[in-house]
Amino acid sequence: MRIDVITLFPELFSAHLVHGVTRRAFEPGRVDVHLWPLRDFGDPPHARVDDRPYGGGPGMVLLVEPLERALAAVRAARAETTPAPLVSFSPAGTLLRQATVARFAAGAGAILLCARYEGIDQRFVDAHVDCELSIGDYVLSGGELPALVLLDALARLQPGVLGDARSHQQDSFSAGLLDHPHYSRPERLADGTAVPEELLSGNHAAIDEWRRRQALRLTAERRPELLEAARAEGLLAPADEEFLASRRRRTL
Ligand code: 4FV
Repeated sequence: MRIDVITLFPELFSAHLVHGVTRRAFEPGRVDVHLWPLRDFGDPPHARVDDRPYGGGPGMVLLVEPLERALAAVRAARAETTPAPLVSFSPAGTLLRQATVARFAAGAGAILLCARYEGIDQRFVDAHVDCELSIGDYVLSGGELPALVLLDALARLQPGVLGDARSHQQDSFSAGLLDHPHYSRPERLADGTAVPEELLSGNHAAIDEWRRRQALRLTAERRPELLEAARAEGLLAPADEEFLASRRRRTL
């Protein structure tokens, strides 16, 4: 898969691509990340890439022409028959979800455009952007962190990146639910707090059931809308519904 990133700060990516479990994904031949410094496509003589907003007001706006030059160079380098989607990031975008990540992870790649300042001239967005994503309802100083969020999330789904593929199969959201709690050594803390005995039983059916019920409980408590979505997608088994009903009865 090939991912091209158009950014004013390529150096923000370098470190992330070589550290942590995801570094394996960015080895040559897996997720090939190409960084394109937008400044290289700025308007001469001073490589200008932004200017004041028409209508006045604070801040600066990224200019159309430098972006179109950068995009043309990326598309020429990719030389694809099927053009890869151009993705930009802004609070006005569609909220990034695991299902979206999974779609990108299974695809042929993408071009990620990292805005800065107040954002991008809307004419460029209207003419060229295929997908606008948001990572949450807050304002960042640039699109680099959202691009890194997407890169990290899709890297984890690349075969062989996580030591055990079950890791992402059991992830939060992969089964439509939040993940169950996790415990490790020691069995009992100095303050006496112990690991749930179900996890020490060695009975994998009982362990799986405990974990499923914990995921259901946590999702019902923290993200009930996810439970509705999982129910609508047929991801809840009769035993799940029985457990949720018994919980509701108990809380009545
Ligand atoms: C953002 C977000 C975000 C807005 C102006 C970059 C900044 C600046 N992107 N999810 N939240 N972007 O705040 O995706 O150009």
